[in-house]
Amino acid sequence: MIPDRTPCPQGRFGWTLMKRLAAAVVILFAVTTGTFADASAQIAVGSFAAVPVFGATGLASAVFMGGSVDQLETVTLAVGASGVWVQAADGSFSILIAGGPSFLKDAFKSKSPKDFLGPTAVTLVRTQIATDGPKIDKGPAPRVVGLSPTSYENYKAIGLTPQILPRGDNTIRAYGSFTGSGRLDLFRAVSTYNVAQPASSATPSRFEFYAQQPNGSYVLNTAVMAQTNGCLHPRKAIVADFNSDGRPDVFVACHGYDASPFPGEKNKIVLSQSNGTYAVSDASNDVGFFHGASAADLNNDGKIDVVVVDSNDPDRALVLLNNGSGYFARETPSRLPTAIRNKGGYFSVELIDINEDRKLDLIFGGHEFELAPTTMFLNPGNGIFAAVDATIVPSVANEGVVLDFTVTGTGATRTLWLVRASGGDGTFYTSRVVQKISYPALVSSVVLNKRPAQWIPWLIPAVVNGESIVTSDNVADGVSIPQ
Ligand SMILES: [Ca+2]
Ligand SMILES: [Ca+2]
Ligand SMILES: [Ca+2]
Repeated sequence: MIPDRTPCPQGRFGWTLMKRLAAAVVILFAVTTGTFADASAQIAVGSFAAVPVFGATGLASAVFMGGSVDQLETVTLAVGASGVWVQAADGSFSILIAGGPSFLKDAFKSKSPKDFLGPTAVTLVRTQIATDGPKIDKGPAPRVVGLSPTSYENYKAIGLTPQILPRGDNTIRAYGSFTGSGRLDLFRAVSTYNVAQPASSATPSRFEFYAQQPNGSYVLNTAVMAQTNGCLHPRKAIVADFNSDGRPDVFVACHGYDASPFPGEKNKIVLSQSNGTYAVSDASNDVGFFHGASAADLNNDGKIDVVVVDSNDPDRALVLLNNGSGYFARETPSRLPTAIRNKGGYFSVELIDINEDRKLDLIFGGHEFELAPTTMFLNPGNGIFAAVDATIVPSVANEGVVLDFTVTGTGATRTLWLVRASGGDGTFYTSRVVQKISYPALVSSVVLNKRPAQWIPWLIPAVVNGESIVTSDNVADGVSIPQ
């Protein structure tokens, strides 16, 4: 069967992002502000009541004595701050980026009073404005990380917290110290074609690296690789050292033109070169609707392999064995579960040790409403899953598109988290849902359910302000759920 198409994300940046940015950063800072009822006669409007004192985290509480947004911006800059949080009448918070572009100020004015009529409590943020987007204090810098042997760990066990990502479409993203700085640089793959136009006119995606700066912002880096044409439609980027040189590489799962007849395409590999740069090439000769991928050394030869899902293939998933130099070939016979052969539309996969026996397990998701129940397969010990029985994960009615998996906790608190979008009720990708499932009891609850809402592609565990949460590594998504 041909599965329904999966929409490519477009137009995610802009006003919506700014609103979410404001909401999300409030979570990070737990700012407390309010409006005072009485005014001081001694201090002029358009100034602060006292010189703000900034704490170690770069924040300062202050009282703005009333005036215009422009005056607030002026005095914010005058005290060396780059932004100022203000609470609107409806209780929500907005940040004014001092000295930022006018569209940011317009967004602020749309939410906050154009003129502050009396003394108003605000919170100042003293950080830098990045050249490619607003920068706010994010707390401690990400720790310097090495490479793990699985792509799951190279995304979700690297100390990542919600990031202010560069402008544009960041849906397909991955992290690693690509520039060798020891910081978490960003790789992203950006689709450029319009699925409303014929496949013959579709243009390739753009692969690009962003170097993380000491202040946490990301700056386009063309030294390690010029912006490069990638596949037509990238859908997941995963990181591991595929050529065993100690530096992170990126495997990009690509599904091709996203409309009937869903012709598929080849995956791409972005490999570290001996001169310190990166180069893009085909990962293998295989062509498919490769919507999901996960990496680990599956045949235990020391070379990191990849499991990909391909809804066009009768097997639904295949192993691509690495020859050691970052080129792959399909494993036959397959070690993957026969239980999903000729089943429905599977589009997501992850290799995670779900049951904590130090053996990687497999979990597949996709369109639950198209004969693809979310299913895990526990590693029998030898890494051969072919005959392993399926364990079905509880479904969520009308939220049948399963996009990503994360596990947290240990022992009695072991928990599986799924991020979902709408599907099965006539809608498709019009909601944002997070499901929490205990392991091994598989008791399910829906802990986030917004509709209509922009779907989110990825979910990570993180520690923010000392609290363990599941969240998105894109701060603009504004997701924070206690573990
Ligand atoms: Ca490498
Ligand atoms: Ca291998
Ligand atoms: Ca296991």
